[in-house]
Amino acid sequence: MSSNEARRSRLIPCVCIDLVFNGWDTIKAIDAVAAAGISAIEFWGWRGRDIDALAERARHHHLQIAAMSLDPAIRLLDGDAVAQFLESISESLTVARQIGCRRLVVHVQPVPMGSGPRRFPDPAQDSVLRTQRRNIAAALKKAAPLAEASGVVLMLEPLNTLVDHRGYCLSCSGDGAEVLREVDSTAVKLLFDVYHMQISEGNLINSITANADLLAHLHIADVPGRHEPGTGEINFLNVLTAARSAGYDGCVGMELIPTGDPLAAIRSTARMIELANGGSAESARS
Ligand SMILES: [Mn+2]
Repeated sequence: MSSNEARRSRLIPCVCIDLVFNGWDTIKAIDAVAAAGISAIEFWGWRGRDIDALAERARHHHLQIAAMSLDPAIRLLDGDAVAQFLESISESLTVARQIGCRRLVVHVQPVPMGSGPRRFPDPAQDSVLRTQRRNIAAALKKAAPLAEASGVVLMLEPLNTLVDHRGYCLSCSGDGAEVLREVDSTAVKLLFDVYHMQISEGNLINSITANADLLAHLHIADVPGRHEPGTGEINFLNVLTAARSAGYDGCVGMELIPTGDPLAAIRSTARMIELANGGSAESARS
């Protein structure tokens, strides 16, 4: 690695324990991440789980808790639930501070499940979508100072509607970016989920590069199937190298369903991320 290379940004492999280790005991999942030599974890909702035991186990292994989800998600589309949203934000920020988590994933409505039509902006629906996005931006603007005071970044995550989240109102990275430019806060950024955006819009490298200033986190899984990189159609090495070249310096969260042994899936994915960092396959194995 040249000294020039060493000064460049660095991608940090991270594992979403809830999806990768679906059905596992949380503590055993955290132990498995540490055994794979990976230094960051993330998870979904915090409510109803033993958050202190989770944090204690992460500390034991010196693992960073990179992100968790706002819990509960509140429907922000109609502009009538801002008080509930701020309550959910402050409650989740308290938990984030308690466990040393610096990022909260924010969905703008309870996440619907199931396949459905694409939801590209449609002229007939244009004014409805504009109003919804204005309402989302207004709610996030009110939440921004709370996040800032806690040293936590709120991350807006667009999701695909075609395969997984029928009818979710933010399905493209550009929609998310438009809302975030309106919010205009360093405490409210974009979570670019490469799996979701490949299904929604493709054009991954252009979209990541165009919004590099807004990126706070990446999620990865291949398409189709949401499995580990190498099982589908995405060239992750090129996508991640481009993200890094565009200045992205942060976690790459494996939010994926392993085709087989989860440990093998996270190890091979971590090696690919190391290659995108400019390491050799050999050094990535050590
Ligand atoms: Mn995601």
